[in-house]
Formats: sequence, structure tokens, C-alpha cells
Amino acid sequence: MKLIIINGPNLNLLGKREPEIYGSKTFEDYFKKLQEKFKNVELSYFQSNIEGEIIDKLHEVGFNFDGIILNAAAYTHTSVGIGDAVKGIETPVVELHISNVHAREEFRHHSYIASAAKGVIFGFGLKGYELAIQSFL
Ligand code: CA2
Repeated sequence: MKLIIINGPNLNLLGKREPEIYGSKTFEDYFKKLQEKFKNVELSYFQSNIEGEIIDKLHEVGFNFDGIILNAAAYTHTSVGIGDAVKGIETPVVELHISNVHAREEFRHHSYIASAAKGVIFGFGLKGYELAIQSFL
């Protein structure tokens, strides 16, 4: 089982700023724990602050991986391009958000990805990534 986690803009700051919303763990530390927990899963991780790099990564993995866990961060609410890329690939995508986007500002309630996603997980903190992996097993 080959899965990839793709994180979008500013998620490289996890654990460093706004711990009240996003927690105090860095994603790199959490990713190591995920790898230990899911030893039978070939798990990769990619983070970019650049929309086109996220689209390129979706094209690269979107025909040969078994699943994509995508937290496109702010691009979720703005990017027709990432939404189109998710529609254009074959690998199923689980959209994920650490925070409960529906309990936050109105502009976070809309997603360009959700309609093409296999499912959406939000509001469970970093634990959501674990739930997303389990959804593919
Ligand atoms: O809850 C999520 O996972 C979000 O995708 C996070 C995005 C936000 O724009 C989405 O509406 C919901 C923001 C990621 C920013 O991450 C930071 C982490 C630490 C410090 C500052 C920003």
C-alpha cells in the first residue's frame, strides 16, 4: 500500500506558531510516529508553499499511488487548479484539515477539492492523518 501525505502552504510552521489551533508538534515528528505505527504502509510526505508544485506532485503520484491524503491548507478555499488536478487523477484523494474549518471563518467553509475527494476529514487535529491512513486500509 503506497500512500502520500501532501501538505500545502504554511503547514511547515506546524508546532512553531499558533499552537492553540494547530497543536505543538512539528509535522516531521508526527510523520515519524505515523511511519512507526503503519509499518506495512509505504508512506511518503511532501510539503510545498507553491500551488504549482502541489499540482505537479498530484500529477506525479496520481496514477501510481494507492491513496493521497491532501491538506491543501489555504489553497483548499482558493485553488481551482488544485481542484482540477484532483479531478484529473486516478488515485483517490482524502481531503484533510487539522482544524474544524466549519467552526471558523466563512471563507474556510468552501472547498474546491471536496467534490472530487473520496472523503473529507476535519477537526481531529493531527490524529486526522491517522484516520485518513486507516480509511485506505
Ligand atoms: O485546518 C487545517 O488543516 C487548514 O487546512 C490549515 C490552513 C487553513 O488555511 C485552512 O483553512 C485549514 C492553514 C495552515 C497554516 O498552518 C499554520 C501552522 C502553524 C502556524 C501558522 C500557520
